[in-house]
Amino acid sequence: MTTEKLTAGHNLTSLQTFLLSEEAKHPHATGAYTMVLSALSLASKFIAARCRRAGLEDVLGSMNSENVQGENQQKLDVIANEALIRALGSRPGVAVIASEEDEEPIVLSRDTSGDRPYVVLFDPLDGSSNLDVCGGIGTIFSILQHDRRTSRVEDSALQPGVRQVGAGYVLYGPSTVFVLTTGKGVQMFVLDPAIGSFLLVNDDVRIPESNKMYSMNSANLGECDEAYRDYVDWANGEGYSMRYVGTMVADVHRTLMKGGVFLYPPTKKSPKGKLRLMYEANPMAMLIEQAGGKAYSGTQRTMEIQPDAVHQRVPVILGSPNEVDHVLRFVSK
Ligand code: FDP
Repeated sequence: MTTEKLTAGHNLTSLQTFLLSEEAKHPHATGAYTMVLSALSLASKFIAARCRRAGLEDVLGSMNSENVQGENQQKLDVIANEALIRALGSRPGVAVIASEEDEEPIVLSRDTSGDRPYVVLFDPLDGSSNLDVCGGIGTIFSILQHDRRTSRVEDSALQPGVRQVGAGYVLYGPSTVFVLTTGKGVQMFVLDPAIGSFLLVNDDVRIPESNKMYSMNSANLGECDEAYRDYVDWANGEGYSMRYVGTMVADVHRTLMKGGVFLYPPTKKSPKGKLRLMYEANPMAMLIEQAGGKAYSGTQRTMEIQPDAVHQRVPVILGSPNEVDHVLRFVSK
């Protein structure tokens, strides 16, 4: 093999190796950040294994209960949430975890005297309404650090997206894909189930600058602001195509890989938007921006929104820079 071929995809690099080599670049690192990411990797392998066996084990269907958002909880929502809490709960560097499934953040430690501990926010199983039909589903996570200006450690969960020190998602599709940013570009890993390792397949994911493709639940168009209807009319006239899975992780992953724009505007039913700022819009915004794209909530850059609640909802417009600009032309009128 020539040296030119020794690039990502040719070298055998696991997520663990990648994290350790990043840690080695920071001589003062304590290893706590690596531990957080390895907990997320472990939990997502556990969730992937349970998803893979769905239909064989009794994990499909509803719990006949609602989560804090009033949404019907699926059995796998609960399994995935527990897996993440158990994996992150055993890591000493984590002070707070906040989940879509739990009303309040869980405080694991109030000791913030040493290194600034981490706050991890997550949607354990995004798109769970696609579960029963064997559609793509995912986990989304956002990592912050304790904000020394707050008096209660749990208030550190309410920081704007620009303060994220890491973000990512795991897509449980035909393969299990782990897409990560630690603020230095975007890396993509694929789970090799034979060896139980996420292997690096792309160490610098870049979103295409344009692609004539939009992704939204167009059944909501009659319920949206006129600007979105005008955009869709314009895009259809320009020969755009539409793709929509109805799982944010799957729709954002396609947008990241192929380009285009993903939209979830405010509707009459969800006047502030449906998607959650802290564990859906912000982590996706960080990934998309790190890959060269743009992410807005209406006319405001998503990551600059000052949050006021862990489960706050926002509109979402994200994707290829030129495609987001087209939408903003209509939205900012
Ligand atoms: P789901 O309700 O299935 O969990 O997070 C909510 C979410 O899925 C996103 O994954 C998805 O993008 C969106 O809702 C789909 O909403 P609609 O069914 O209203 O299109």
